[in-house]
Amino acid sequence: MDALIPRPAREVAPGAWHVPDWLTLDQQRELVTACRAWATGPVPIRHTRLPRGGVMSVRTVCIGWHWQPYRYTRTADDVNGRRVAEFPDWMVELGRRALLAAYGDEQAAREYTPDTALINFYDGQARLGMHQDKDERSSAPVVSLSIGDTCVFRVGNTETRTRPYTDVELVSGDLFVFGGPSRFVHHAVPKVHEGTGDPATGLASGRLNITMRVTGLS
Ligand SMILES: O=C(O)CCC(=O)C(=O)O
Repeated sequence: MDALIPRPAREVAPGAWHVPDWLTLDQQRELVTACRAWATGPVPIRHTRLPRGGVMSVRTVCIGWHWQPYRYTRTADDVNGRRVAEFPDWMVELGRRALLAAYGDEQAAREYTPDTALINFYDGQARLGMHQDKDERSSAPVVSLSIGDTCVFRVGNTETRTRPYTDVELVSGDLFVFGGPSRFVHHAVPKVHEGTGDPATGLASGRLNITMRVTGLS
């Protein structure tokens, strides 16, 4: 992405906001360090197995609650049975600031309390098919942070896994929030542009994506 071309924040669909360059390089580096530690345990990062035998190409580690298709648990019963790492307060704060940046709604930001994050790592071959995030019992927004290689993020509709959809380029440091009428849109990552990330983030290759969510569980 040419740094000279401004990329203004824009509402891609009602309630779905793309805020480019939201994270500073230092924040990206700190997130990479934190994610690297979470990737080693207590529950190591893994390719998620799907009930029908498939294996996701993306590797995922969760904090706060563990996601496996299609539910959240405190322990990672499909990995090593251990309880996942706590969801840290600083991440709640980051989620609140992200919501404020996207929606400009101070009260909504104050009340936003994510309790899980799915941390996805994509190598150049990894993809994520069209899906909805609907295993949460809450309709609070999803906050998505991207670091490393640029990807194509496909924002679809709530009804079908097909068109109409809008393709958005998510670059390292970008924030994407989807809530309100877009909370349950189908979305996907059909392409990662290998080698486009800046190693100064601490990520020598690949793409890291963090989605914070509110599970609605206690
Ligand atoms: O990698 C991304 O940008 C999206 C991740 C995602 O859709 C998910 O974790 O459900």
